[in-house]
Amino acid sequence: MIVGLGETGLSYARFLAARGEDFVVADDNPFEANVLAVDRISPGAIIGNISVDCLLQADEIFISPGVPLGHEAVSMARASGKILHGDIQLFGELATAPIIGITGTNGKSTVSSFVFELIRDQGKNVSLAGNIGTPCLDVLAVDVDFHVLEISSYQLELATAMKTEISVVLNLAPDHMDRYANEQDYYRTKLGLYDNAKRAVINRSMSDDLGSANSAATFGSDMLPGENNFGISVQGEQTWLVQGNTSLLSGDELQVAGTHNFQNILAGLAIGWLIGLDMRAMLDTARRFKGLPHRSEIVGEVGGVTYVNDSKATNPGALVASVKGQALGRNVHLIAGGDSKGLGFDGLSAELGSYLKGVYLIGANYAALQSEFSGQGAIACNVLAQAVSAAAARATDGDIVLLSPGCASHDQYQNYVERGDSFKDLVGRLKS
Ligand code: UMA
Ligand code: ADP
Repeated sequence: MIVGLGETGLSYARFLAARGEDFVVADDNPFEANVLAVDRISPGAIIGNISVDCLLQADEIFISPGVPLGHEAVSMARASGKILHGDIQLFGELATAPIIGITGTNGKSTVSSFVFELIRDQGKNVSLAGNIGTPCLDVLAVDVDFHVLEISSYQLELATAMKTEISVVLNLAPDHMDRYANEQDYYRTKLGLYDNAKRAVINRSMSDDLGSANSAATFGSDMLPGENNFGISVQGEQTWLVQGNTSLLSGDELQVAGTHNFQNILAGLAIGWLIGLDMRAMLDTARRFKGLPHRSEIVGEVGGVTYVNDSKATNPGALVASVKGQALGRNVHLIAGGDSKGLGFDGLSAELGSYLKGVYLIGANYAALQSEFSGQGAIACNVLAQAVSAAAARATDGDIVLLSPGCASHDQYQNYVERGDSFKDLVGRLKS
């Protein structure tokens, strides 16, 4: 039985059909297009809602990451002894090429894409899959030298024995409090990626949380001697990315914006170095790497004001990194808000107040942000169009207008992409 008929559910269907296995599919609210797609793979496979009666009849259960293990029917089936399979664990058991597993609260997609490019640019075959979009089972049969997997905490919940060649937990900050009992529960799930790693890449600021993880390389915002330690050295006006005491390249040479992205590049270089990639070629890839849309993406310059789309900042940790990483002495007009996923915003004003010249709030959970940013005169704007025009009216030469919501988008948009596209469109209209 396949539980959840999104991208993962469809990949389970393809996987099982290719092995000649019979299956049924349950989903509480499936998309019509996916129902049609699974019907083409196995006519009549859809059986309706996720119910305990159906789950108890299944020989094997393959569950999608977005279906919480706390779902009533799922937890009842589990309590009566049913084993649930997740796609990442399954992939780990079946894949023949080494797996590079990348998780963390923020920066996963950026680092996964960068590592993919590092490996590809050195003439090797490599796949990129997981939470980034392509379900991992879809790349199982591809002949590669390495698999790069972006792995979410949801996916890790059932991947507790997944073996990797290299694992990295990029950073930890509160997120998904609508799914986890508390922050520790969420952090523990993420750190599980180190449990069966042959080699661990470690963020030095998290060393205290890691206990026995076997550190093969580290990265951080300071310098540490040793060629396995990647870091930052600030020399006058210039910031250098370094390996041990050796300068690799200056931050100015990178196309990705914001100092948080230095950490992403360092994590990628540490992974590339561990698997034996040529450093000089890696630095060329780093210089070419453009980052991904909707992450610190400069989308316009109007009247000396820079507009930045960071719609993918969906938790307060990302918002903080985004403001601090991109301000660089300029005033920031922050557009934030949306679905808070149960997260709080305490302390943001104290941490970011000195960077902010204006705060413009959108979405469902604006009230908590408005009280947190009252000292910055936060304005409730309800919708993005109103926020962009309010920010544009107040921003002056040299300022930044930054969409970095710190919240999920589902209260007003299909996803962060639609929110970011809407921002780009509104900025485009300012230009004309
Ligand atoms: N469903 C139910 N009952 C529920 C919950 C969901 O029936 O209680 C059904 C929905 O009706 C829907 C299906 O489950 O039809 C969706 O399954 P899914 O949410 O697992 O989504 P997929 O399309 O399979 O996408 C998943 C990841 N989504 C989530 O974890 C929420 C995708 O990450 C990932 O790209 C994809 O697998 C391939 O690996 C997205 C994401 O938002 C980008 N991830 C979260 C994040 O990054 O914060 C973790
Ligand atoms: P993820 O896949 O983990 O969501 P992304 O690479 O898509 O990560 O980046 C999402 C957002 O996280 C970015 O838009 C930015 O706001 C923030 N971010 C990116 N890298 C970092 C980092 N190293 N530390 C903190 N925040 C980051």
